[in-house]
Amino acid sequence: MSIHRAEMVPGYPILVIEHPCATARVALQGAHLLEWTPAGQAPVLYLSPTAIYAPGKPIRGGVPVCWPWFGAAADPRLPAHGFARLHPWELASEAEHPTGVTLRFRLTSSPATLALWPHAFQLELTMEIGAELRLTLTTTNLDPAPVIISEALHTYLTVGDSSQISISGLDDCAYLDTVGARTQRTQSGDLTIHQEVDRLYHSAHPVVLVDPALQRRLTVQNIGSGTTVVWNPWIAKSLTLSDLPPTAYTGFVCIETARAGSDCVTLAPGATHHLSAHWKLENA
Ligand code: TA6
Repeated sequence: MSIHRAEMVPGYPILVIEHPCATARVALQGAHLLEWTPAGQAPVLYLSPTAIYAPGKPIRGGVPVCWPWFGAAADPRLPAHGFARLHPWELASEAEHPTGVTLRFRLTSSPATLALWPHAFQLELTMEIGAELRLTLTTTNLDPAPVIISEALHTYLTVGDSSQISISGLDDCAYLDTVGARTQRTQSGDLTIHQEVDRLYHSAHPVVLVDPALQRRLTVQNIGSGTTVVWNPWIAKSLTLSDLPPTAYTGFVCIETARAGSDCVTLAPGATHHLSAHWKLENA
């Protein structure tokens, strides 16, 4: 079997996937994909070397699951990006096939979650890990009342040099620029990174990350998402993040598949919503 259990640090359970098509590691806290490396490729996801692995603390890197809200909560006592990434999930199923492995994780409402967010829910994350990657976050509203959620697969992507990359597919898209005064703008041409970037693009289009230094292109397709978030902290913001080395901003960019801002999801009682992203690498 290509899947076995280990510990990232003592007492911090992870799954290690070693399949002919790809290797990966997943923390059970947050059903957090830490690493995905297709066979013959450099790692695709960025994971901070100074990330914190402790119960209830977010992990800097990989694919944090932001749910049931994206960004800061209305109540400042509540954690940014929701609580799903801070709680242990259960491994509901695992399967191995010739092209990879499929893992399904589940988080169900509990007294601990109800204290943070007073709604009954079931949340599942399905990971299809192989030469390509597909994550699907499925929310089911178990409450007798409608709920409103925002969410994101907050994906940290490794790049050779963030100042040399370009991101296409967002041309002419409106976006909310949250660096400094929050301002609505429109993207002109490909997106490049030469300063702090923290933008919510109103877009469901596929995007392509072109990385000349690593000589590869990564296509990201989004399903069930109307928002693509692009973030790089650049120099000054990086110095405020204790779980990120000061120059790490040169080695990653976040391209996040989201429902955020004005793009929230309203779920009727018993309804289900899927947010999915599919990553495919090509040599450039
Ligand atoms: O997705 C962009 C963002 O909302 C940034 O504003 C920055 O806060 C980033 O997420 C990281 O958030 P975190 O809570 O993981 O430090």
